[in-house]
Amino acid sequence: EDGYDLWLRYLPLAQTRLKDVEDCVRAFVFGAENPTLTVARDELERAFFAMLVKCVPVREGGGISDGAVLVGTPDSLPVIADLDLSLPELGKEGYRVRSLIHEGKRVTAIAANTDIGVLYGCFAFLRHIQTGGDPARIDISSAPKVELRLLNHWDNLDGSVERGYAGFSIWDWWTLPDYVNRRYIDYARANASIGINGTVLNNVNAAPEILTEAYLAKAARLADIFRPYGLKVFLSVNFASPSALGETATSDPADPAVQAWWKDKASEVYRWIPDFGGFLVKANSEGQPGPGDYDRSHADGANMLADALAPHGGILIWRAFVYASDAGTDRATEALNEFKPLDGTFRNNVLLQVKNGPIDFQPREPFSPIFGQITKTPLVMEFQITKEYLGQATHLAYLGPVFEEVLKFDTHARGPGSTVSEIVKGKTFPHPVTGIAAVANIGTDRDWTGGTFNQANWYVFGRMAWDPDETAAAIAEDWVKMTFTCEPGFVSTVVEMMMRSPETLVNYMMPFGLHHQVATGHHYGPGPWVSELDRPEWNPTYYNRADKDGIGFNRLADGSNAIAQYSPEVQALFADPHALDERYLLWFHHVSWDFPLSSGKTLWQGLAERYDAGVAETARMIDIWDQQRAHVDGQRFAQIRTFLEIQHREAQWWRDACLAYFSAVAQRPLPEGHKQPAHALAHYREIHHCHAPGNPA
Ligand code: BDP
Repeated sequence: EDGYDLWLRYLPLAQTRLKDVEDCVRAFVFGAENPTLTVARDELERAFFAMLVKCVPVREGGGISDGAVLVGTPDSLPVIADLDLSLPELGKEGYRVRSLIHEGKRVTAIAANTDIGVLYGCFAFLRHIQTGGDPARIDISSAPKVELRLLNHWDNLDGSVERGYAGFSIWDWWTLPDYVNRRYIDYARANASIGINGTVLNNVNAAPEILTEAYLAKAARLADIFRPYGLKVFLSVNFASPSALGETATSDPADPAVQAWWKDKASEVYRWIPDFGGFLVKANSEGQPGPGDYDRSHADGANMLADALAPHGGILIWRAFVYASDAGTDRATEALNEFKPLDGTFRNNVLLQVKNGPIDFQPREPFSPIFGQITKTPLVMEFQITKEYLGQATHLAYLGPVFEEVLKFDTHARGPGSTVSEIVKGKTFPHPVTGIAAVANIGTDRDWTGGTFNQANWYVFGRMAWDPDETAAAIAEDWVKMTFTCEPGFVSTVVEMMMRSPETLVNYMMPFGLHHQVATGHHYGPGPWVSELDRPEWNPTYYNRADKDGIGFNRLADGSNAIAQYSPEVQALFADPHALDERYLLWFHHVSWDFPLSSGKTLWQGLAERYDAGVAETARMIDIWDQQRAHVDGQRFAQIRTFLEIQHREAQWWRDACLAYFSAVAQRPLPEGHKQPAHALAHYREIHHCHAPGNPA
């Protein structure tokens, strides 16, 4: 097995289950045909052929017998309307999968109001069987709690992927629009199976050429392939496109020629892709052009693009990832400072896309204060599935707990219960549309994501986008069963290992809320000493503020006062360094090396302990994995084994490099009982990685 099948791995069922499943799946009954229902039928046929090792016949309506699986909407298959399934409450994309007796026959209904709901229902049915559910007793109903569930590809037109660790871009722009690589179809299947319904094809650092006719034709072909799977195409656009393409003199949003250009361009895009989703824009951020170049606000820029898209029903997603202040303000505060005054001035079809934390996808961050403070503009949560700051392809870090920690956080914006999840779902501050997005980790690697466990992060994102209240552990369990085996001991062991993995990584990379301690450019290894980069907030020393007296970023009133951007209740959680959840200590506080932790140890001792605990846990993961040999095929077992060894070695590197540096600045030896780093600090400072494609210097 090479991982290509992802979690859509349909294996022959064990003899003990075969008969039960066979009895319940004797025929598929479909009504009217259309592309989405054809896709649903193909998936069921393919899956059950593999699981039962025989063909299950497909019937079009007609007499219903025991073991029939009735698949459709009340329109496509009229018998669905007679089954009393209360479909209207399931909305546009929800589904119900239920075992029932119809006219004396035992049948299973996979029903929804729309064809795409039916397809989602088929995947839910398959998941039920794959994860060992009883085929005769099914009652699953589900409807997404968030409307736009988007992948953001940071794919460049030259085939490289910014922050991609799984090969090159899966979009072969060279052979599109003619050649349809089978991968495009399997990509759409995988996304539909977890409810992802939109994809932004190209990097937010967008090349203007994406809007030229040649590329629109290619994007349109992908949209055609994805349409039956309910997957809409979006594009990232460069704010300066009209002038960069040489078609206008400026890209000033107040210029009528620029406005007209975007109107025409939007019409052209919709001629190519009638159900096009909209544009995603990174503007005036990290060197990208934007309205600020013409002394216009983010709202001026966003609204101009929104006006161009509105006649076609398109939406404009504007990223809130900005920081550029030269006033010496804390980077963590800049996005809210910039956007707060604009809240309420955006057009109805503008959404603001906000990274989960106030800095930048760090292994641990508190939630971005934009959640709770920006109330009149719909907010799209942006997570990062590709593990730029979390060990990239090789380190095992299951992101479910990271997403869950953010989503469950109570902002108290409207009293208790105003969690980030409630805000994203549009409950706390109602908006006509809701959204959640994540930067994809998908590439041309045979297993798509540069390692089997990385597939879990794509999977958990889709599931949590559909239902932000699902737990990371429950989703991990499904994933493990579908990806490996349902053997209970294996499942519980591996789920536990996954659930602990992000905290393990935090411990050996950036314990106690340290953040951005990464080496320059590739962001892979440690670089706590880096201090010479052009902008202060690019330097790890800006974040650790370590000197001979102490360490940490003071974000209280006598520091940057970033804490004031949170509600009083959240401030109360973090304000007292002696009372807060210590996992956030150095995010909010600058404390002395002798600061007493709740354990009774000093911070310096605690730091050494956490680094050591992280390294020890990576060794434990190897042992755990070694005991699983009997349950995993050779190819995937070996790859995971090797990656765990890499992780262990590099956890040691992180630990040694960070402790060597902090020991030097603190001018104190390592606390007693903790081993000296293997090398002197100079050695770690000299380790340089080559820059892989997509990893800017
Ligand atoms: C940073 C990445 C950079 C992205 C940027 C963004 O290092 O490559 O362009 O985020 O989100 O974390 O725009």
